Amino acid sequence: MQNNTPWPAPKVAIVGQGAIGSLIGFKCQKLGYEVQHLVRRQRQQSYCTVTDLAGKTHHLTPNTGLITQPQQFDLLLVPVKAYQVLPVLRQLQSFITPQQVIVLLHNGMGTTEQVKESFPNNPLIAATTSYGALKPDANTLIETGKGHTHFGWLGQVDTATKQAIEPVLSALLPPSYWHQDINLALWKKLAINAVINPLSAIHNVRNGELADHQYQRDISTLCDEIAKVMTAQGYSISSAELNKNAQQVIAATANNYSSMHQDLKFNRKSEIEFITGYVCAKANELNCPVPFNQRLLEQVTRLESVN
Ligand code: KPL
Repeated sequence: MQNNTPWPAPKVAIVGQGAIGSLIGFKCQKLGYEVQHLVRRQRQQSYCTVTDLAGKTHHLTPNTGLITQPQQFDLLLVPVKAYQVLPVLRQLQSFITPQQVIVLLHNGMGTTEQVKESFPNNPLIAATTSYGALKPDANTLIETGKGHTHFGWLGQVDTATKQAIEPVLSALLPPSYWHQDINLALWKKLAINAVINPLSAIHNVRNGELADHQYQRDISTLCDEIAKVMTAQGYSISSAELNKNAQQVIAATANNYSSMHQDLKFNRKSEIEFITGYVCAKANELNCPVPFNQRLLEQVTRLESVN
């Protein structure tokens, strides 16, 4: 494994070993980056078998370290559930210095404001990716889909930091796009999740079943409401474009169960508050009614509480 970057690559720390975090860890190793996964508990056997998109199997031993005792790092990737972002960063607070760059990568929106407030001196990046990965058990990772990745700095950052960090991140899950305003990309992904996740969870179906005629009215209503909120926010977008994006993801992930479906099935907390909840909160601020999103928010919240 070689370092393909023209300068000493920054030391990378990845919070957790979820599917996307593990995929990024695997890519870091392939690129020759120095990388550690920060975990709550050290397991005895931390080997991992990775099946890549070409079906090739790789065996690796991820470098793990306790989140309470991280090794030195320059770049902190936080690919965890939206509601875990602030708690894990607070846990790491005493190890975080103002030079370290923090990258947030999760479904939903609303965490960046909180992180900016708690870490006002750190360069922050928000990211979203459509790469797919599955982790059927702790030692197995399957790369299920090549996607694309969008990044954006949240606030002003000096050129040296940009030059050191952007190529490192761009190489991980290519093609990568850097945005002046990442919020439009985040809203577009939010719209996809606000359509697929609650509907698949409530109706207990795989993503692909949402292509069925019976769901099209609900999908159109959700897209109409979200397009109105986005437009009121200054992101001029049509309901038809959001609908087209959602239908593409429904087709591309037809056999998958959405993360929210799985969260409810396995009695885990879902990200509804950061997906549909964020749409409703912004709609409320902007005086822009979203009754169907509101109904789905209540339905999923109720399903979560009976679990
Ligand atoms: O991000 C997803 C999720 O399940 O959370 C989608 C894009 C809907 C794929 O399942």
